Amino acid sequence: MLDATKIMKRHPKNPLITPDCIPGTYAVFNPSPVMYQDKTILALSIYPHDMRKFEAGGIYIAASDDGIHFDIRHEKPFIDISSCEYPFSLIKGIFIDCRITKIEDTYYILTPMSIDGEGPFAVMGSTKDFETYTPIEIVSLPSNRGSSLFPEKINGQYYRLERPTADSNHPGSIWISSSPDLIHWGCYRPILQPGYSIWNIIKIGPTPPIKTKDGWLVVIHGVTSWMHSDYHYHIGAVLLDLENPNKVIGRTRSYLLAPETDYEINGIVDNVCFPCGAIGDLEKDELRIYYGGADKCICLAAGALSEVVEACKREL
Ligand code: BMA
Repeated sequence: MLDATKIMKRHPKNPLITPDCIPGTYAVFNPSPVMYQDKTILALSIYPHDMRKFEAGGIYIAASDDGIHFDIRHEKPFIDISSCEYPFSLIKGIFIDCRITKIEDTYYILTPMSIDGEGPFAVMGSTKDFETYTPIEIVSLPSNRGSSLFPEKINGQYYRLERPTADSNHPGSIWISSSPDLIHWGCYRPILQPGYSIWNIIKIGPTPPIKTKDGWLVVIHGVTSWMHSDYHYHIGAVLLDLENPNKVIGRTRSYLLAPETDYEINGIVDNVCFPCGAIGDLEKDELRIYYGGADKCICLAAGALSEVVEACKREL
């Protein structure tokens, strides 16, 4: 019997990146991973020691040839909209938790941002080289987290996943929507509510889908509260129908990763494994999940992609 909790193996060099690696940094966490040429790119979420210095935190780029040792471009944040025109001129804050999807030759980056404390909403920007970031449009209303684009059109439309709300009155469900042009979105549908398993009682949130022959594989986070204590963040996976992504055709009943190691249990926010994406390699049959440990460091767990897909299919 396939045990989903045993598929992903933590890398022995974990945590791969810690605040010590970057001067002036309090936390480096929740990376968004993507392949660029032959390199693994991580868009890191960084909090500076001095939280008043917005320009010193945010999304930074790290690049690696082997997916383990990273060169961190810590001189300046990658997403810098401080000199951009309206409406981006209204946006302030330290940006974290972006999600990146490559569509044709462009990398689209969806980042939660706020205006005067109102947010988060999704801002879509793009890059072709991870040197220059260009904001494109605000593509959601508040509250919206985890906006994640599919890597290609399905039946002529672009699709995205997101987590529109999560408070005491609303469950934190995953929704899907579609668009003809990536800017104008509609046909909103909830596709998955939290609470289908003990590791996701409170809320769930998506990352960019990975195409497999069996369906769109989506690595998700799921939050639970053990005995009314603090939140615990887990990682699981969901499978969506290739032709009709509104349809959930599989999901892991058990988590893939739970906070178990010291670097996941003890940090700035304890008991957190938080993904903003994963890299699927169909040829190598490998899924690499880069994730934040306890809101403080960057970790990697890898396992057979086919086994994660199988776990989704078996456990629905
Ligand atoms: C979520 C987000 C993440 C964070 C997690 C645990 O709501 O804010 O950035 O990693 O909480 O603190």
